[in-house]
Amino acid sequence: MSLFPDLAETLPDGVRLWRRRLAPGAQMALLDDVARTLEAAPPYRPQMRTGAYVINRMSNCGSLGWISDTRGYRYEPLHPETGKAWPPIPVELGRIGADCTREAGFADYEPDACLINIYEASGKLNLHRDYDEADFRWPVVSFSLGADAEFLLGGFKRADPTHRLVLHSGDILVFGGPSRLRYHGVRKIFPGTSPVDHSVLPEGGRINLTLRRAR
Ligand code: MD3
Ligand code: FE
Repeated sequence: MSLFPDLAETLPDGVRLWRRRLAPGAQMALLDDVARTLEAAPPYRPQMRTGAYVINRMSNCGSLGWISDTRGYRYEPLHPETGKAWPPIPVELGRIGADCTREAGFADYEPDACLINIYEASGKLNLHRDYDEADFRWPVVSFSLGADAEFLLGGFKRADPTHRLVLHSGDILVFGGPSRLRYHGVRKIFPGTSPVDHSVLPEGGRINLTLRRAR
């Protein structure tokens, strides 16, 4: 039996999904914003505590950015390689995030961080929890751009069963409330399925933006 029977219709409490909330034109406009952001804060491949490198390249915008190095995970105000402040969260991204969180029942959402995950066609993200933020009462908002991704949504222990969900370009997810600390990950990218073609997207790949309240 599945942990979440009929998840396509019934997402667990605290999860809201808007399929293709962003039309292709709006996806392109956000990708233009991402391209400008990555010029100011170039993508890099963080190390983990073990010394191994994270599979996806990453960057951030907002007053704080999520980073990882051999000392561990944390939020920092400066890019670890350029030493410069992260660029601001693009206005339209913040506006859409505020709309979606309001619709999901969270008033006055003011994200101070946005992680940019850049997936090559072979990219993935191992099962994890977003655990480095100060107050888990604030939700995380995810924007999918580019190729489709097989997303796994789990429970509260790593070994709990997971449910599979395919995320498409333009989909927006809000994770909050009782689902804020669920395990989740990206099992695979479906290369070449992007409905939009933008120079900032890796060949066959995907970009995910996650708005967060870090402090
Ligand atoms: C469920 N990114 O950046 S976004 C991440 O598609 C991350 O790149 C994935 O997980 C991606 O940390 C998934 C969807 C997401 C984000 C945060 C969550 C799902 C979540 C927090 C709690 C539960
Ligand atoms: Fe995550």
